[in-house]
Amino acid sequence: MSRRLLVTGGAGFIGSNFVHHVLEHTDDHLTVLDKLTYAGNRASLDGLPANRFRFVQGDITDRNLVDELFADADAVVHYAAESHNDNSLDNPRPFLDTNIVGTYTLLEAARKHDRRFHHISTDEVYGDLELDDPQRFTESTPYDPSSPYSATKAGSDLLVRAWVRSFGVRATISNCSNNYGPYQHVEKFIPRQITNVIRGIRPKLYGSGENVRDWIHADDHSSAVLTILDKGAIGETYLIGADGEKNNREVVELILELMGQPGDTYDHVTDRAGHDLRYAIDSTKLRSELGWSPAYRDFRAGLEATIRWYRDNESWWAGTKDGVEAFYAAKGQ
Ligand code: NAD
Ligand code: TDX
Repeated sequence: MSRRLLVTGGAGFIGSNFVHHVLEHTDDHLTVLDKLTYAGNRASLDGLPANRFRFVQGDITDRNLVDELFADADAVVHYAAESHNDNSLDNPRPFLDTNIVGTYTLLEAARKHDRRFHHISTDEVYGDLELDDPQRFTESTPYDPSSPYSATKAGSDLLVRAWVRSFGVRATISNCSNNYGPYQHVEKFIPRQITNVIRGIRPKLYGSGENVRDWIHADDHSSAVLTILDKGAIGETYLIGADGEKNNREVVELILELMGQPGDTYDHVTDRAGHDLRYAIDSTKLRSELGWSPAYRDFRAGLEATIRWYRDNESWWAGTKDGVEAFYAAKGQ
């Protein structure tokens, strides 16, 4: 059966991948609500079928607009956020406005209209792990966020839980590990290094480069979210991950190799303040209770396809690259 889905933040990296995934794999109709901040790109949604897709530019803190769009939707998937840790260290305020007040505004509309609501969150709410810790994050790991970004995401998760318990809102939450794939802003680690190499700039590793991230392809994140939307139990949290732990140095060396450059042609730069050491997801609950599994099991092949996408779509990112590099250069990064 065809649903009417409202997708917030659908012009961003993961939201736009979700929109493409849903149009390809379901009969659902989609409305994207996106403010088009510096991180949103309308071109990520170019050419989509007008009979199944509509774009609304607007802010998730705009109560009247949100109210109107919820009235027209069967379910809502909430991706919109300020998403970059480095920005949150420089200017936390927009993170509070969008991640906290924005989520609150959507929850009030979900409550008023009794709409199914899925909240997209991050593994960063759990803080970080030691490199040699045999444990990975599970749904019962205590919250311990480190940055203004992850603190506001943790706050938004707790608001969702409170609205489920206090008001009976029909919501689920997912906390996913680091995504890679097409349409990711060049401020983020993998696209920054790929586009650096294309531009003849040496990749930049924060600190020692020993920090570990647990990589998942954005398309696998999308299939997991659809699975939760279809089969998830109301009030539950599901961790999404694809067993993709790699340290940052390994990732940079692989990018250099795949792009035909010597493996040591990168720089170590000033470390991120409060830099989380390691994230690692145990996604057993999602796999065993809802039957999900990732399709991208080969990080090298996924990265190769991502490099090809950035080479083939230079016009998508060229306009933002210089500004991003100037921002980092001012911080010694
Ligand atoms: P992104 O920064 O690429 O995209 C965010 C989108 O939200 C942009 O299109 C932006 O214009 C829009 N937006 C921002 N503020 C808005 C507002 N007030 N009103 C309406 N739209 C607004 O982010 P992303 O990497 O695609 O992340 C999407 C979601 O997934 C976030 O909630 C993030 O916390 C979560 N997440 C991301 C990752 C990752 O690896 N990138 C991993 C786990 C979870
Ligand atoms: O130039 C860089 N060099 C570098 O070494 C950049 C931009 C990053 N890094 C490091 C910092 C991290 O250890 O690479 C790792 C990944 O950095 P980001 O791409 O900034 O991602 P991270 O901080 O791990 O957060 C991401 O995953 C979780 C997303 O941005 C979040 O939105 C998501 O919640």
